[in-house]
Amino acid sequence: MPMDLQKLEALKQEIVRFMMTYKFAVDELTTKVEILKQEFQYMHDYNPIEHVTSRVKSPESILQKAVRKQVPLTLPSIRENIRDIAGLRIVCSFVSDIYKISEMLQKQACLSVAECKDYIKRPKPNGYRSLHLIVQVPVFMTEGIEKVWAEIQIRTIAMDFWASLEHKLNYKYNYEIPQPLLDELCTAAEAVAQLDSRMERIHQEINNFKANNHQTCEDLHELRLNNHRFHLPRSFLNMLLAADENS
Ligand code: 0O2
Repeated sequence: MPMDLQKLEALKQEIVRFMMTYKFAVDELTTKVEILKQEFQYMHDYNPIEHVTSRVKSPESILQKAVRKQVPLTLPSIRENIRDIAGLRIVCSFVSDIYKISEMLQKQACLSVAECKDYIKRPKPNGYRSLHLIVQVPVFMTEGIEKVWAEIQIRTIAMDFWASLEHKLNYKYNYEIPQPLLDELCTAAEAVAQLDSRMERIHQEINNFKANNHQTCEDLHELRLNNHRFHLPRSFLNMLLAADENS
């Protein structure tokens, strides 16, 4: 094989491996979040996560961002400086869920959270709201562990609705949205924040109601796992209670 072709082949392999690490990081994160979701559902009897999406930035989009941020165009430099090549988006029902999920993720021993950008407490000037965690995920490769940067965006359904519309408009207008539309978007972002706080208040009311109504005996005989209900025979519970008393 001519030298140039050999070099090209080696470079291609390096790029494929580079991209693969981000795919694996996304897979790892998706599994972690799925486990948190199921545990949360069991402990709190409701599902805080509406849906989760993920993506690995395309090579074209990585290059555009590297040029925009004046990052040297080498793989090590891109790996270190572009930290949202692997991305996970968690869409929640309520703002309080965003912080609960963020806290749970920050407690995960194998995830190191390097940065938390709170665009909910400090929205961007255009009205963008979301919580971003910049994390390092250990990925187990044949040649050892690689720590891969990833961005986790956590937002409510309403914030997500706004962000995807704004994203579409930016695409349509090539990042030069006319001023009247920008103003409309800003007003809509305010309405989103108001809606989220009203929904939060209603949610708190429901929680208070639940807390004041004690668990029924029937609940104690039911086990829920991944939305499946299992019946725990009374004799089994009695046996465990007896064993506990004797120990
Ligand atoms: P894409 O196409 O979604 O991947 P920084 O150096 O921290 O200032 P960075 O890395 O751009 O710059 O961080 P930032 O501002 O937290 O944005 C990271 C990602 O958040 C963006 O990635 C978007 O996905 C999302 N985001 C940030 N601001 C906005 C916004 O105003 N509107 C919408 N719709 N999304 C936003 P990319 O690479 O820009 O885009």
